[in-house]
Amino acid sequence: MGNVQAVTSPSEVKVLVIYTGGTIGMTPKDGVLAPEANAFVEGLRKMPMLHDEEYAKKIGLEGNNTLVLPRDSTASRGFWCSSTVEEKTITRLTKTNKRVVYTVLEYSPLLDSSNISIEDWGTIGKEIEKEYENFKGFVILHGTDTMAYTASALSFMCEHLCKPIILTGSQVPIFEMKSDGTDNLLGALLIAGQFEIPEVCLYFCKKLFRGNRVTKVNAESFDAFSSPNLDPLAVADVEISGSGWRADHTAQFHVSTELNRNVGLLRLFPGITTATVTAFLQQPMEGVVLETYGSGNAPNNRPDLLAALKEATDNEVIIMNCTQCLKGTVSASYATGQVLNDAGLISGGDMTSEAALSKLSYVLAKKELDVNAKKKMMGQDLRGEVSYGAKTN
Ligand code: ASN
Repeated sequence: MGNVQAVTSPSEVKVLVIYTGGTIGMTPKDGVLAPEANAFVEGLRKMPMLHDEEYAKKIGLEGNNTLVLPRDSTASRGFWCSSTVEEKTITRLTKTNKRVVYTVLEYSPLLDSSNISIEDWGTIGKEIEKEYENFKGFVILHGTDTMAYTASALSFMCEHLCKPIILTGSQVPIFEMKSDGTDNLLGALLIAGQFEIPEVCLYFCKKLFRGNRVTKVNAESFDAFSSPNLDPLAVADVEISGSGWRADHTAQFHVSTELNRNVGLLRLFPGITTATVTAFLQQPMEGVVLETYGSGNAPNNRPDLLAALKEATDNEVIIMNCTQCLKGTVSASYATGQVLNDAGLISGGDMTSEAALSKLSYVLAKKELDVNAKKKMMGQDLRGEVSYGAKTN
């Protein structure tokens, strides 16, 4: 990624945009969409909604990777945010007429998000940590395909976060006429620059979601993401209104890039063989999200399969029980759910699989903890990713 130039003025707020790739900046080539290096900032510069050329000239921003939004007249009204989702802070969002000045750091190579890996989460996290004091907020431009995984992972990796980190992207390239990219980028920049939201969030199609609660549900619609078990934190209409921010001002911000790769996702289906399950649970596997039926159920007429699960948990593999259903929670209401408790699985509550998987990766990497402490942590609410337990950081 490139260098960040400092811009300081009391009438401006600075946002860092980390552009990793995704459809938002793609161009068609040989009949398919692919990212194009060094074209994004120059394209944005020509879009009056996203760059005020005249103001940029006035403050000497020409010819670099820092752009400036036009003045936001709605911002002068200010907004109230009340905490209805959780008992956290009630935040009066400051009235601000400040310009959002944003610096774009372009990833090299740019990635379709299908190519994102655990190393990329570390690179993004470290960049935010390095620039944390220099910017009011952060926007991560990311492909939609794996955005929910990255949002979830960053939510755990960012410890004691007090600033907004907003992931967004688009379903149609921003330089095409009918794109959702302009709205999504503009909304994310305004939220990151003008709002006090100390969370990793995902902003898409006018909705601001908690990042570790989302899942991609539509490959074709602009309304691509859903947060099935938690209402959006905010909705951007004429004004932006919302609730439920979480903050931890008690300790120094830190990005933990230690992540365990020996994790996996396994979806139950009628007739799954014990051989498949056993093979999946072999070493080096250390943590598994088992996607079960309904409220966390599995066949209780399959002693062979249950024994395979039990053997793995006895061997210190942590297995999280998460439902295959889009909405709802795991609860041991059926005998078919109780058998999984008996086999040593931990309830994933209403966590998405994306959140449970990245949480496993984060928790399993904590070398200072023994397996029981790791299991305990998996059962706690760390970043608002689940609707039970006490929040810890
Ligand atoms: N394949 C693209 C990506 O995830 C999809 C998108 O961004 N809309 O990078």
